Amino acid sequence: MQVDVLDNYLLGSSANSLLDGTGSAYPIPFYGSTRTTYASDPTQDHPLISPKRVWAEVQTPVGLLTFGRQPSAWGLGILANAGTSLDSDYGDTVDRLQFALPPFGTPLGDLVIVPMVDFDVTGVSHPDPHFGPGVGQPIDADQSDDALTLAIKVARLDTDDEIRRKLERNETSNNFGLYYNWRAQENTYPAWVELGYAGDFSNTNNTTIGRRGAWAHIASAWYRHLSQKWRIEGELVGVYGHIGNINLAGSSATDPSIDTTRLAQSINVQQWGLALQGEYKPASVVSIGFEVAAASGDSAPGMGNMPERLYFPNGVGTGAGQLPPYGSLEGPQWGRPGDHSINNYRFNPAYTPDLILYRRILGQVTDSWYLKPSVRWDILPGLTLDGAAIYSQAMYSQSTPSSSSLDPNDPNSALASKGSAPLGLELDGKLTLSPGNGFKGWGDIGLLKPLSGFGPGTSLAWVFEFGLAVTF
Ligand SMILES: [Ca+2]
Ligand SMILES: [Ca+2]
Ligand SMILES: [Ca+2]
Repeated sequence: MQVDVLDNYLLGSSANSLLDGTGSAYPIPFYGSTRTTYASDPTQDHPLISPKRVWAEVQTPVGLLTFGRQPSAWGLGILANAGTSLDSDYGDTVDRLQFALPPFGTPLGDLVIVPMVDFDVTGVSHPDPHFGPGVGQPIDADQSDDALTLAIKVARLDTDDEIRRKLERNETSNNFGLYYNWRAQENTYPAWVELGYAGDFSNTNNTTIGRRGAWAHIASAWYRHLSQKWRIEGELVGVYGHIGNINLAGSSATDPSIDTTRLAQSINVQQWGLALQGEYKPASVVSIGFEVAAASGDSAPGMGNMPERLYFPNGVGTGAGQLPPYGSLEGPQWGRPGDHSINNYRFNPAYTPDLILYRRILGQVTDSWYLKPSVRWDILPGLTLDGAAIYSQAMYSQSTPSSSSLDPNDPNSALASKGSAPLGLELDGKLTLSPGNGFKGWGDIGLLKPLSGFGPGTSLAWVFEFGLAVTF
């Protein structure tokens, strides 16, 4: 079970109406202050206590049964990532039923086969018909709007104990596996997605059932080699799919630059991503790392991490609410004349190779490749220094802010300048203190030099942050 308590609450948030209220003599009372938490606090965007995952693992005579709302993880985490690191804000939680069969011997070693079903979307549901909302369990109103994933993992895996014993004997551990997903959804009800039980399905505006007609094959191959001095680990992901009707939702009530009412059309999805990490330990206190990673791109304007983002120059004017022109940082990757594809692969947002460019500016690794040499030095027991340099470049320079359209107010306007692909050079450092009693403290510092892909007029970006945590 995982329950988040005061997760991602800002220090100094949760105002107190007794002391911080509008009628208070001082904006910040000098005579006392307290943070108060109460239900439906309008200054918070998520609840105080949030049960996030509840699942069970049961050992049966024929294998390990796992069921419930649970984390999903695989390989290096560029596809499925549980987000379990101490400072992780993202991570995949799935409603899953899985059954791990006992390992069986093959010429490749002992293989584990794990079939699973993920209930991705159940769609429109009705409250208990006998007693109404809040009593009993709602029922799934329609089968055709369900989205389901059928998946299987086939893997050769050493346990932590096996790895330790092998490395002590100066042997190597070679693990690998394949994770395959078949995911499909036939229909969707936009009013349900937008409004839930408040959706009025008798209103003709909302009754439209959307034919989604979506399916995808998603596969990831993973390999890891471990020895006393080396770790080599890689993951390769491919997505091949089709969306019969891409755009069915309504416009955003909170952000006018997000509007999703454009004409429906069918879209092909062909994406790939890969990450390869190497780590070498020349001495017991030093390790040298190297990472190369790439995510496929799409030549449409914008990087494609926010595909719902449209063109809104100052919120009004010609072209407002249209597809963004070349030179935009974000935008849909489909919809321009002849563009019926979404080909940019997006790394799982919980996979964070840096501090600034991908993590805070772009949001995810997409439409780019990067090289990342790194070094780790265990200065003293419990004190570690990490350093990394990351050079990144776009796959399509047309996706970067440095490209431009002939007419930015015409969503169909042709490319004026292809722009430039280099995105940034970033230096990141981290000092971690972990005295071994469950406490961990760290400080991060990052510097980003934006390169020509961001166009002229950029300046050095920097971040400094620290964290304090106790695990128990
Ligand atoms: Ca359903
Ligand atoms: Ca496209
Ligand atoms: Ca693009």
